[in-house]
Amino acid sequence: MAELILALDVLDRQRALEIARECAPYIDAIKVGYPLVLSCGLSIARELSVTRLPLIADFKVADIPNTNTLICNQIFGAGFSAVICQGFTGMDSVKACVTSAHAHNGECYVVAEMSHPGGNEFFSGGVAEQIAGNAMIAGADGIIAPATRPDRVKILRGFVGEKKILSPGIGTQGGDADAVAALVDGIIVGRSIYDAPDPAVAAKGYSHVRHR
Ligand code: NUP
Repeated sequence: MAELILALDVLDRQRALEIARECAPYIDAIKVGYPLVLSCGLSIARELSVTRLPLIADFKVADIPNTNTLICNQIFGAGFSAVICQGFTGMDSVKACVTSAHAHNGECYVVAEMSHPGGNEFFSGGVAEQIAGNAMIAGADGIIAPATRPDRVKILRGFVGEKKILSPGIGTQGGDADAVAALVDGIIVGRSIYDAPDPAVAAKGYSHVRHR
């Protein structure tokens, strides 16, 4: 059983709220990234809270510890319940995000390997494994691993044990929801839902992964 997480990468506030409301019955969380926040502002988090769903801030935070703390405090202050950070910045930077998250009763996920074709150019040769291992030492709640490479997800599972793996790359990027849902704790789906003729129908179409 995996959670279904909607990646809400639309730019229009009304459309974002409409899609969120319509899809809410079929999803477990909403992931918001730079596209929507840069377009509508951080206040979109409070507006999305009408769905009563957890909100994940996908800002792939990747700075020095002090700046990471400042960024994460803003994110959680705005009403998000989880943050995604990069792990290549090192243990101290990841720990800063984890500390901020946990101080706000939130969660922190660390990108271990990215889902796009270029995603294993640098996250290769054991780097992703090291990032995943460090994320666990830093106290992170889980990692982000690529639905486009289920074989890599299986390997990275060995480094995170019972902690969560959230996996983007389903649908438009080529990943298969059913194959990946069995391996992870949450699948992240964006365009295949929000660009569908009826996003709610598309979300419902993926929601069977929630009951496996
Ligand atoms: O490795 C990653 N791949 C990825 O696609 C890490 C991510 N955070 N994402 C995000 O997941 C990406 O920014 C987008 O918000 C979502 C996938 O969207 P889609 O390909 O389903 O439209």
